[in-house]
Amino acid sequence: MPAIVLVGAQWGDEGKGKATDLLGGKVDYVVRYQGGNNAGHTVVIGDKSYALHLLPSGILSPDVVPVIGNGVVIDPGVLLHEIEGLMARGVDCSRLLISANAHLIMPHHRALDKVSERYLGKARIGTTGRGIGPAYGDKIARMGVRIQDLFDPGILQKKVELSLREKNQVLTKVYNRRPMLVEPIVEEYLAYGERLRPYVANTELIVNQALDAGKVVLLEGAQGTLLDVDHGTYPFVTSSSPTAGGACAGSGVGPTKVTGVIGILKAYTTRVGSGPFPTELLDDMGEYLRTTGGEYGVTTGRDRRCGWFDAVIARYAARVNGVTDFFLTKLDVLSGLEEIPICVAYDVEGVRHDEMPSNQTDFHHAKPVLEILPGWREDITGAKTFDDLPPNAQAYVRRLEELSGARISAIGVGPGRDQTLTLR
Ligand code: 2SA
Ligand code: GDP
Ligand code: MG
Repeated sequence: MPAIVLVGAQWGDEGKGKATDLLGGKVDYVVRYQGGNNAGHTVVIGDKSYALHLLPSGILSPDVVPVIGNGVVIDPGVLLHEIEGLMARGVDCSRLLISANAHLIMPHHRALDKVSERYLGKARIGTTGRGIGPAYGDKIARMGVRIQDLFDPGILQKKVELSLREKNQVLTKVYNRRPMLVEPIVEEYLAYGERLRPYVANTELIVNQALDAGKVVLLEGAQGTLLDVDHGTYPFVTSSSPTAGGACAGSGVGPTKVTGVIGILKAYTTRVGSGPFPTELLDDMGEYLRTTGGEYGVTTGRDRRCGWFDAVIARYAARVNGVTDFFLTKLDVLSGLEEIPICVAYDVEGVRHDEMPSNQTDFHHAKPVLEILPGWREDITGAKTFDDLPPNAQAYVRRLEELSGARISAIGVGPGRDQTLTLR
């Protein structure tokens, strides 16, 4: 019966893909509940690496039913390309289920995302340019196109017409771009519909029936807590709800079914795109973490901004998600450092903040209050148990746990499936 939520505790890229894949051996369904192909989830199995964008990470476990939930925005061309790419590598995608209620990313959404970012100049969000914001905008404005509309040419035609009537005004009058034409879009999307038809289902019903039958369902989030449109560093956020609350809305599973929330927490912090980042390192150490941790966008290839671990953020994530367990990832990346600073609180214009300030300007001005912990020299990538870790690495994990507001029940010491220590 239980549903378990897996959520990013920072600004995304904490290693959710690896954690989901790992849990794939213990769950029956994996449901992606928000975001779109802005996400990049990496799973390393043996000598093979898979970069997933729209497909749930459970696709790589043969006994799991992977589901794209109603809360996801789908670029159908990208999804088909991803399915074909995986099938060419021998991954069976036939079990995939796609919610008929999921919304579609349309060509005008991609165009508007890119052009609006260009016009924002220095104030840009630093989006992935995949059309995410405009697609969710249409959903909330009640003029979105859904997967089920692909199977009704009349409705699809009307919806594209309606959407373009407004979007073409914006594209031509505000952004000085050429208008987009209805017919080619309708034709293109009807063809996608035919190819996606075998996967489309009433996933909200199927997942709940599975829960009633005693199956275990993992609700997989993309991005992270601080990119949440409500709880993140607004406006430098994505346009969906990665936090645990979003898991219910984006899958159709009621909150009484959720028995656990796993927060994925990196042993340091990264962020892609614009916006405040109190522990950011703009020096050689930032570059060191980027190269050692391989911190480059899985979708766009952009450099990720890097900084020290921030316990204020971890506590905030524990709170807004109701985290029951943290999985700490990439501890191995810190091996070899003499000392490792961690942020325990913020100093905002001389005032100490132990908790996340609710005022955005305060967060912009937050300076980290650092505590310095001793590092370790040993390579830990082969560690199999917590006791195999050097004492200083153990102390680092214990201190993070003390500060973060929930227990740490797994530790990543490398990208591979077998490079995870379980604590409980
Ligand atoms: P968008 O495209 O509208 O969702 O962008 C809004 C903000 O959300 C951030 N965002 C992300 N942050 C971290 N990782 C993401 N996925 C990719 C990855 C990112 C990439 O796994 O590496 O390849 O660049 C992701 N997706 C969205 C984005 O940077 C904006 O700050
Ligand atoms: P996601 O978006 O949260 O799924 O994370 P990404 O895939 O964007 O980025 C996480 C990166 O870290 C990927 O390249 C993973 O293979 C890698 N990774 C995950 N866990 C670990 C770990 O414990 N150690 C190391 N060195 N790499 C890890
Ligand atoms: Mg990622």
